[in-house]
Amino acid sequence: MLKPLDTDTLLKGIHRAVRLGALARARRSAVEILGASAASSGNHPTLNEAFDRAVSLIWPAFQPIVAWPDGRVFAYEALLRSRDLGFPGPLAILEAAERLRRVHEVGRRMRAAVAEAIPTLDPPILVFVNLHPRDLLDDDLFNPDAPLSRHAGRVVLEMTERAALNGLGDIPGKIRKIRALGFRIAVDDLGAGYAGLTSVLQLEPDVVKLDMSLVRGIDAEASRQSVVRSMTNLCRELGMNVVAEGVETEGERDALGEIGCPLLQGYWFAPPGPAFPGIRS
Ligand code: G
Ligand code: MN
Repeated sequence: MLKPLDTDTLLKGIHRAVRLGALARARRSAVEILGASAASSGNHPTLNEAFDRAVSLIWPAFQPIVAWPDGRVFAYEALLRSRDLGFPGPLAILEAAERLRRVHEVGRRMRAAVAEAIPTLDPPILVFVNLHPRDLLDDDLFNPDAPLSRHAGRVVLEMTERAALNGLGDIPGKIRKIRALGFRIAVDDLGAGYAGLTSVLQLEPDVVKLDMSLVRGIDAEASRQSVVRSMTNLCRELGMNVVAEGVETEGERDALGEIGCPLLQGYWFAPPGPAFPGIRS
C-alpha cells in the first residue's frame, strides 16, 4: 500500500492481510495434523516431497579433531547439514526422517557425500562419521561395494546410545561385520547420560568421545578434572584413544592437555565447515 491512504483502502488491506494470515495458519496446522498421522503411515505426499528436497540438499560439514599438544589435525568429524532452509539443523532432519521412516536415506546420502570428500583429504587424516542406531538395520552399511566401504580404513564410525541399542538385532555380530570391512568404531557422547560405560564394554571401541558436558568449565573445577582424568586413564589402559568434545576456551584446552587427553575437538579449534576447515594456530 502506498501513502496517503483513505480509510476504505486501509480497511480492505487489513482484511486481506488477516485472511492471508489465517490461511497460512490453517495450512500450517494442517501440515502438523496430517504430519502426525502421515508420520505413522510413513506415507504423506507433501511431507515426503519436502523431505526428498531436504535429503537431496544434504551436505557434510567437517570439524577437526586435533592431536594435542602437537596441534596437528588427526581427523575430521562429518556433521549432518542440509541447504534446505525448511530443515534448520541435523535434529530437524533426523526427526522428520524418523517420522517418515526414511532414516536410511539420510545415512546413505551422508556416507556417500563423505566418501566423495575423502580423496581430497591428505592421509593419514581420518574421518569420523556418525551412525544413527537404525543404520544398523541398513544393508548398505555392511555392503563392501558401498561408497564409504571403499575408504573404510580411513573411517571411524561413531555410535551413541541415545536410543537404546535394543531391537536392532545382534549388535556384537554387526559390529564384527563392520570391523571386518575395515572400519573402526567410536563411542560418542560418553558421559552424556545415554552413552554409559556399558557401551564401552559392549562395543570395545577403538576411540571414546567424552561428551562436552564433561569438558565445559573443566579448568575451573577439580572434580571435573578427576572424572576426565580417570576416564582418560581407563581408556588408555583398555587400549582406546580418547577425544574430548566441545572445547571452547583456551583454559579448557590447557586443562585437558595437562590431564593428558590426547585428542581435542571444539569451537576453540574450529567450528564445523565445508571440506576441510583449518584450525586456529
Ligand atoms: O552428538 P555429537 O557429539 O556428534 O554432536 C556434535 C555437535 O556438537 C555438532 O552439532 C557440533 O556442531 C556441535 N559442536 C561442536 N563443537 C562444539 C563446541 O565447541 N561447543 C558446542 N556447544 N557445540 C559444539
Ligand atoms: Mn559425533
